[in-house]
Amino acid sequence: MNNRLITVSKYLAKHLRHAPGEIGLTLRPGGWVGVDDLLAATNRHGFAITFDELVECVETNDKRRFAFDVSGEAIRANQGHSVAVDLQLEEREPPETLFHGTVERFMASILEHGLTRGKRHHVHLSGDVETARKVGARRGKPIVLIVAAARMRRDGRAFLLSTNGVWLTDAVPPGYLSRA
Ligand code: HQG
Repeated sequence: MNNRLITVSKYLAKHLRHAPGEIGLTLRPGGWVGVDDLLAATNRHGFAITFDELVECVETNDKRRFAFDVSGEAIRANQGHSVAVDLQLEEREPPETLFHGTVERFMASILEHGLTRGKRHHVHLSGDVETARKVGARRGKPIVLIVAAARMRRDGRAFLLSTNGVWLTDAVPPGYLSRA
């Protein structure tokens, strides 16, 4: 992604995940906003995005953070929200293990409380070690935790899979965690 598209992606992430109201938008069920409404809102608030830029941002985004609906008339962030939204994802059977990338300074708290969702809607888990390592590396030297996902599921905990392949769950108690 070039610099302009990274800026556009960050702007979209902010307003489609965290602060739609700041530019006068309301997320519909599923997290959707009308493409025309979004473009008009960005225009009104001094950060005009063109339709072509929006399409390029959706298509080339390194983590597929955004998606158009089947009609192409609405757009949403695939995950990562902090505003209340029902993404209308179906529960999925997780694989035996999932992974979470973090850093040493959070470990004492994680071992005591487990993984908690903080400001976001869910705890985010990765299907592979490499992705988890990258998520952790955003904050420093990465530590990868192994999550006993199938055991959590057997114990009645729900998992959702976002459209861009991120596993979501409400919380991971310490008993399901080990260090990779
Ligand atoms: C840590 C990015 C203390 C957790 C990424 C993490 C991901 C705790 C941080 C997505 C804790 C939360 C999400 C506890 C968890 N005590 N610290 N009990 N439980 N933590 O950013 O998972 O680029 O909200 O380990 O790639 O890092 O935005 O979550 O370090 O997919 O699309 O608290 O965000 O994607 O940080 O990242 P975050 P995350 P995007």
